[in-house]
Amino acid sequence: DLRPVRRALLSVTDKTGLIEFARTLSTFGVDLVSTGGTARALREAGLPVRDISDLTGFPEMLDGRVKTLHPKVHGGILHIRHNEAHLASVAEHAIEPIDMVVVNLYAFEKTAQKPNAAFSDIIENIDIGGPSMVRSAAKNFEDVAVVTAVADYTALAAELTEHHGSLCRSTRWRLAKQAFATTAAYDAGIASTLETIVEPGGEGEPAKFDNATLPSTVRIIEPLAYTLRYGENPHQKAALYTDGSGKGVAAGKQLQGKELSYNNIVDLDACWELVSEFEGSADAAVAIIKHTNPCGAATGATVLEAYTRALEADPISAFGGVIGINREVDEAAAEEIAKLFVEAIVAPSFTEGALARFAAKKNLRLVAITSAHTPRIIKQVSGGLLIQDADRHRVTEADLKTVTSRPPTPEEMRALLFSWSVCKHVKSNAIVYARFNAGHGQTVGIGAGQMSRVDAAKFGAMKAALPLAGTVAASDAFFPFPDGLEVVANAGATAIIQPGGSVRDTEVIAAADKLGIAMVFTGIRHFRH
Ligand code: 93A
Repeated sequence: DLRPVRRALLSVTDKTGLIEFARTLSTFGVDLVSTGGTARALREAGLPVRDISDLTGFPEMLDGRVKTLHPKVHGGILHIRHNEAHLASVAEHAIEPIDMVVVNLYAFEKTAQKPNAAFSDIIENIDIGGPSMVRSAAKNFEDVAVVTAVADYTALAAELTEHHGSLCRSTRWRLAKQAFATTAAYDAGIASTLETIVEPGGEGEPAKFDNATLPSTVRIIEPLAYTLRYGENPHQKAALYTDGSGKGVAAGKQLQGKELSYNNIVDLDACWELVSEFEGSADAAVAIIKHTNPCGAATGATVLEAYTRALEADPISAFGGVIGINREVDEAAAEEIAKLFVEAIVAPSFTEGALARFAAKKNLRLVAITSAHTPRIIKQVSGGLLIQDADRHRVTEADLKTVTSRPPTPEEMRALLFSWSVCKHVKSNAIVYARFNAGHGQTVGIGAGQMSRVDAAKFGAMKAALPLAGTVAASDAFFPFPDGLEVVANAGATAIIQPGGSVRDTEVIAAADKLGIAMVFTGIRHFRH
């Protein structure tokens, strides 16, 4: 099942490794045929090469849009070598057989990703002739070898040497499968990129992208950014892919420390999302995360103040955690943070002084990121994917509806809004006790991920390292019965924020009134699973 390679058509945009590979082909007397740029490169290297126009008897035309789209090319590739009628046709039209196609395609995605890429440039980089040859050759793999990856050149050169200029059927089959995967990914890349262009723009004008648009095809994201040491556990393989935006935690710049682990990345993302709630606020915000749940979160006039208060909320759980900070980390904060054992810290930037202070902690991972939010959440289920918009909802005081006879005091109101922002980032069922102290928010006790809301209320109270008297509480979803609210009130909270909407709201409100609690409804919930 060996097939000799007598004629090869080479047409590549990425010319890496081309000369070496073509030279090997040439040593076996292979007739090399090439398109414009590729032929030039081969000629410059002193290799014998024929222009494609010589094979087709037709010039390359329309600015290169039509170079290889010709029956002499596709007939040369596609005819079945043991089919008498095919051979007769080929002979009649003087079509020369092509036994190998070496093609890589116009750099469409690379062009589209250039800042201010002109729309006409993006369109011009849609390769038509290349994929056609790749598909023709792959279809006719019984007789033709299709080479689409530079990474394959070395192994193929070795096999050609071993078989004196021939390739075996299993190799041609492997190459054919890879070829169709390549053209499929190429077209998916085109479809999803065009989907994000909201306005094509005129000649030479930059295309207007809207990266929040959900592509109709699932985007083939950047190739493997890097392979992680392992997944959530050492026996699980894992990798990080990036969406190519160069922003967010996946594109974070690691400034020092051990290699980031899968769990670090997940926790860093959770931290970043939480502190980003305070985007646009004058406050510094710090969140300390353990297993994707915050154990402490606080705001402050400075990073140091916010950190100290976030730590105070649960100093025991904070050990070995991951910290998110919404602004530049200065030396004073670094000095204090360095006293605690933490896995990783994410912030927009670190001052020189902070970096110098952290440098002594060799293993501590520092990650600087360019702000970005996950536009949507993708979750895998067996047999499919679930995709939803990220939960970006924010409430303001004006959105809240007081349902109890006593409205919250201004101090309680600020604490309620703070507790609600944090609660959104706690796994359901979630109850967050918080307070407003010296003008800034601070969590006091967090009950996370419980199967019953009453237990979340009990756990939150149990976790409190600070006094619960005078705190407020947030509940990510409504209280189905008064019992959860009673636990919260008896723990010491004086005001509650929750979505409302239970069939027993009247009972729950009555219980709150009886206990002297002020309660507001948000009308929306923040489940997080
Ligand atoms: O513009 S095309 O779609 N029309 C063609 O007929 C054609 N033939 C080959 N693009 C075409 N190609 C592509 O040209 C190949 O896929 C390859 O990427 C590139 C190589 O051009 P050159 O040899 O001029 O550098």
